Amino acid sequence: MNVKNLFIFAISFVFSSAVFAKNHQVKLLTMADGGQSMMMSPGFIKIDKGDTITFIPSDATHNAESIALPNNATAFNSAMGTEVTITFSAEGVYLYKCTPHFALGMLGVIQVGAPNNLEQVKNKWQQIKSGVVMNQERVEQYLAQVK
Ligand SMILES: [Cu+2]
Repeated sequence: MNVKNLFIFAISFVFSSAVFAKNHQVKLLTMADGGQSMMMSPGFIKIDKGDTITFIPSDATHNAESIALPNNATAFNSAMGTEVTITFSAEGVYLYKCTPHFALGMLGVIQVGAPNNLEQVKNKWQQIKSGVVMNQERVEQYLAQVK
């Protein structure tokens, strides 16, 4: 690779990682719109591979912990009440929860690019949904938006 090509390669790398990767926000809310409580907002989000999501807890009682994720993805489990930014570099569908509010239906779904593992995520949800005593329908609605 000559110097000119190396320069073009370096510039294209900077552009692909810094300009095209987007940051998104998901709020982890105690009180949400419409009288709802213990809810991710938005509960379903579709992003591009390489984008980041900043999870923002409304108070000290929430976090974000992965439940089901693509095979080559890294599991996450953020500290309680702490804002965290995670890069999603593996394509697929992620199901995650707020650890202490799982039973109250505080879960969310993230789609990164192509939903190649959707069936595995749906199967996992079927296995664990009996532990969610409120707002199960939220997760059904989120999964229905995966396309
Ligand atoms: Cu919570």
